[in-house]
Amino acid sequence: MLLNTRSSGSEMPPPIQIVAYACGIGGQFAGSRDGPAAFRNHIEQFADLRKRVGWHSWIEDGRAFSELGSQQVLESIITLSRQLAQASFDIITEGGFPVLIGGDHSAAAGYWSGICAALAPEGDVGLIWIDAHMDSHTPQTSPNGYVHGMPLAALLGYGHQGLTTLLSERPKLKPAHVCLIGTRDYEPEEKTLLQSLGVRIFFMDEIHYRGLPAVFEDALRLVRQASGGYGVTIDLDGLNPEDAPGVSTPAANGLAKAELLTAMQGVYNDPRLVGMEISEFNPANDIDNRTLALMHALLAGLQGKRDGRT
Ligand SMILES: [Mn+2]
Repeated sequence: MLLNTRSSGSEMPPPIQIVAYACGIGGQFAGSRDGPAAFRNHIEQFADLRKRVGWHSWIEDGRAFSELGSQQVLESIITLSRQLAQASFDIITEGGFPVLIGGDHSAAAGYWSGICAALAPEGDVGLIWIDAHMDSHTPQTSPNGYVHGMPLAALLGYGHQGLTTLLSERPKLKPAHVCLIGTRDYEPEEKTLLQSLGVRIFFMDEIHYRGLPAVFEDALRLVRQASGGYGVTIDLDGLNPEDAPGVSTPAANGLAKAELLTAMQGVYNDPRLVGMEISEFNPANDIDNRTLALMHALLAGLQGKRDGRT
């Protein structure tokens, strides 16, 4: 559904346009469906930030995986993904900067497909995938049918046709322009797929050894080779559970909040940055609003954006 929050007349709409994915059917726990509403309630309290963001689309499914089962979940997420793809496509073509607030990480397939399709005339888009998990299953390899474990494979062209052909038939991302940061919890089939494609994976042990600044520098060099720009997807479970407890599938030994926010300073005002996704916020598990505060800081970092590309 389209939200009637955009300004009319001669006034320019806010450059940052949020696509809300109020859906948790992609995983075992449905709590992330409440993520966008909790974040919106939080943002409403900050007039400076509230004025700089528009709420473009609200895409929702209030059900739970357990009510539906694998096949119906997959079909539902394909329908939602078409809406996500159209929303981010429209924001880019209208000159805005799309930000996804989720919701489970199945949002990534549709959201990034729309961005890649809109920017296809300018070239390939790169993507930094910050996550404890690889999200690189297909329906054939997934042990549980959770679609939030599949979006990166889909964007690379592997998985259900309904997720791999959103807005265009071709794969949305090229392996050479994708990298993962913070990886530490995955199945062997996912690693086999990504490594067979040559996707760069910065596992947590490499981050402990080299430090996040050096790894982030490598990651930026890699994604900036894509001529259409690049994006960052942040699955909040990529962070230490102490720093971002408001997730559904926490994994110990993750990225430190302070280090990630420092690394993002080199990203926010890069004119090549074309989108940012913050997924898997489950407010029921948050402690002292720590996860909300992290999301707030990530969104506030974008405030220098004057339009979609600057
Ligand atoms: Mn994920």
